[in-house]
Amino acid sequence: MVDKKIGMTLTRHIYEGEREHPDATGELTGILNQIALASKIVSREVSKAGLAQILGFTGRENVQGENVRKLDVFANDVFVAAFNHLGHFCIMLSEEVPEPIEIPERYSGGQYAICFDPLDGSSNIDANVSVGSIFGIYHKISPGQGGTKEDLLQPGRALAAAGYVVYGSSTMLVMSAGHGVHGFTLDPSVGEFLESHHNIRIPERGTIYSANEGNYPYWSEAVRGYISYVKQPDSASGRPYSSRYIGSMVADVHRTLLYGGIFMYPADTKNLAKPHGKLRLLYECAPMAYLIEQAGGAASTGTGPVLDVVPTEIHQRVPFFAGSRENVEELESFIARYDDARTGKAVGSSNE
Ligand code: P6P
Repeated sequence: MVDKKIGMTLTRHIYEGEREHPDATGELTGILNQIALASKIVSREVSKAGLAQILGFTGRENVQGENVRKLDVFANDVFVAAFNHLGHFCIMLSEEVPEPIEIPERYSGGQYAICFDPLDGSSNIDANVSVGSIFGIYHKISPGQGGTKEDLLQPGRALAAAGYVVYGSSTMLVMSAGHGVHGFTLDPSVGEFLESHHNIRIPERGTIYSANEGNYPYWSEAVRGYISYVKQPDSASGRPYSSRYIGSMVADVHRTLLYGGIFMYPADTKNLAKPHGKLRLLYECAPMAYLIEQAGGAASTGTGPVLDVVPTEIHQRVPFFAGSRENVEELESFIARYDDARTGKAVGSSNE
């Protein structure tokens, strides 16, 4: 029985998880504790962001002569500094850095690789919108000391752990190491993440859809058909759904995880340089898909599970539809039906 005066801390949760699963090593404990530390530092700076303008932090230098870095650059520096001397990693990949980040040789003997987006949605900060950090942790698979792209280009199905931190009205770390999804809320008065959501389960079906409808004209006919469908009045199926879109992936996924429904960033023809949509596989979609599936939901590219996509490029993008299982399956049925119509294959035909 957890002592009510202290509660279940993140550290205790991880240790107890390690004890329950003998195959786990203490390394994952150390990694998750470092992520918690880095998140606390980022949370402190994000909460001060609005003050930057008032306190005269102008241009590249503030009043103390310190360099004022953009918060996403700051967050990247914090996570890299938290990870690069830990001895648990062989290589890192950050949304902020074009190439994989090597670990200093003396610390590069770790058995894990990490992909992270240090501050996703950072363009929203000036409007005080929730932003977040996302991470996915893989077992090292390349031979020898140090890591290579091989350790990063793994399908999400191979993730050892994943999670995000949402910097919102409170700072909350949501993670899974393969045994359910658990949420920990930061108590700033003691600087500790305390378990606030044990074993989060996403509703089987929800009545919220979340998409940037400004891209509607650029979506496929199937996606447009699905969006029109969820807007049609039909009380038996809870339609029309409510529309909620924050424009910050961590916040939109967090709401979807807790309330149900579907979040999507489809492929669109708006920017032909990004034919597979905007969101990146390794440090946005795969970690989020892992969490959603661990919570009983589904995450799809529209034609198959995100977790089954084998990456070919470290910053590659994929179409992303995730949330309640029934909602995602419904979206996939629209895509299958439109594809069948386009290819002339009658639905349910024998020539499968
Ligand atoms: P749009 C933030 O810039 C981000 O990468 C995600 O956090 C978010 O889901 C998406 O882009 C929003 O993109 O095109 O709707 O502004």
